[in-house]
Amino acid sequence: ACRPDIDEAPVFYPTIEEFEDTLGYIAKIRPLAESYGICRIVPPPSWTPPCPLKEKEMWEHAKFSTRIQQVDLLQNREAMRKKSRSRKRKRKRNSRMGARRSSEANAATEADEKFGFHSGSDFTFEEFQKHAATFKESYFGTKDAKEGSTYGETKSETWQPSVEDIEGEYWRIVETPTTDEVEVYYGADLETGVFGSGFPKASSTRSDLDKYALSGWNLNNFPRLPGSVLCFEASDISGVLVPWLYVGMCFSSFCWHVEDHHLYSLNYLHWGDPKVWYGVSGSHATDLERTMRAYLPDLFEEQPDLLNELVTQLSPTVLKSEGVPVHRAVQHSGEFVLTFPRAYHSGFNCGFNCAEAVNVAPFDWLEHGQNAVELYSEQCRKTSISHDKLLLGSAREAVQALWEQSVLGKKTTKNMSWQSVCGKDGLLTRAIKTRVRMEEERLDRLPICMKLKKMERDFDLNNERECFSCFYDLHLSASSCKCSPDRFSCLKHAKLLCSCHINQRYVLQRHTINELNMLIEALEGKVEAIKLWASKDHELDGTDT
Ligand code: 2HG
Repeated sequence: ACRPDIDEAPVFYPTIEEFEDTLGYIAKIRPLAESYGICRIVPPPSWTPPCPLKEKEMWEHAKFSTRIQQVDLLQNREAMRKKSRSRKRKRKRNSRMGARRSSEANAATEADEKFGFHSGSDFTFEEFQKHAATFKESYFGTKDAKEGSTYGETKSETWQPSVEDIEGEYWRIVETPTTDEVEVYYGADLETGVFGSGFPKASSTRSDLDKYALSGWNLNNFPRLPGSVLCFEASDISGVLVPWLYVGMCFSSFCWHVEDHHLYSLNYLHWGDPKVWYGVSGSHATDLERTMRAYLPDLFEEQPDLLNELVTQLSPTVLKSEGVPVHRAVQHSGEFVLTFPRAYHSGFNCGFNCAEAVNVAPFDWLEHGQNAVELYSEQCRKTSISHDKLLLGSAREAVQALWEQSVLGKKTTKNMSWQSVCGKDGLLTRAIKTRVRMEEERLDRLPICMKLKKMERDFDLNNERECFSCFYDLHLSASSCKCSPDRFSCLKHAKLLCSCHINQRYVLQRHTINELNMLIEALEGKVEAIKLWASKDHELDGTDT
């Protein structure tokens, strides 16, 4: 009775040839899939990567941390009395400037306990598999069926609940306010950089595995494939550029959320029981947010950023009844699920399984990423990556490629076609134009007599530079004052920085508006601008201060 009646998200079956070009394939299915928010991609049957996590040594000895999820509290719980400082999910932004202690970021707080998530014990895969099997068998009464257990006596020893049985039971637990406690473990957000990835790495001894080690679908390669602007982020941000692992058991859940910076994500199920997904298109993101607020007003009143905490579930039936289109996908072992920019997604696991996920940023993401950082600034939310660094990095590389082609007459040596994102209406040109117009408007609002200075090239190389007020990233420009030269604001919050006289204050610019306009003309294909930019690139990059 609780099983939601939800339409399926689309499923794609790439041919071997189509499967060779990962981002090309994603671009091909986008017009068919993006409006569903999520889609399932089934690799060709011949694509069967071996999983190093299943090797005896790893399986029996490698320990991973888990959290405990109280499934019956994911939607219905009393609001807490005191303000929450909870951190349910290890935040990706914690890793922005290099290594961070994950244990610190993952530490359960008192608030966590009240919210139904706290840290569980460590497990090996072998131990977790046993625990998961015992739980599922006793829950569904497939073994040792006790009188009164949910699916008791009538079921035979070999009976297995179907995905639909599990889904119905899951939503009964989540939606019934007075149901019994159901506690499960989830080995979530495990850093593959520390624990190891489920995909093969290139090795000198097993060249037969190179096909998988080098594949664009190997999630270790995926974020920085040619055509993803994440190529221009040098640091290995865990969870964004380095995949995370998810070791699941029956009912372990991922609650409604969008990806950091509204990035795309790709999730691969290495093995085990299915993962059930629900997705909402990015074009309905604010409708989902409004519906969640309307249904869970107490939780939101207390914690306005509840959706960023990834701890709250809401039945797809409710969303559907409120006119928010939701689609469902059942991901089986060996299959991918792709989520599009700003697509809310949630779901749960049907039993012991292991998945791996990471982000990617093709050029069509740039406009979504720009919207994301403007939204983050309004919400005073920290960023995980420097959007402007990705944008300028791409533009610089594009002009370099255009210069080599149009001036040197070189055939493109780059393994991506920069031409396709440049030109008057190219995705990269458009993204840069939008950003430069924004920058111009913000500069225009500052007092005319405010001094402009060249930003040092390495301004944000070793330090994260963010607005003291809204945390906006300061890669492109920053405002400061002689009174506190190590304190910076974005252009929008320059007035709040201090109360010193205007002649004490200044703006640091990586590029002047004239230089940025030249960059736009170069991207549009004007040869003079391409030459000028290419010849000046080193100095424009801020070597002379
Ligand atoms: C995410 O949404 C992951 O971050 C899904 O792709 C998480 O598998 C999960 O639990």
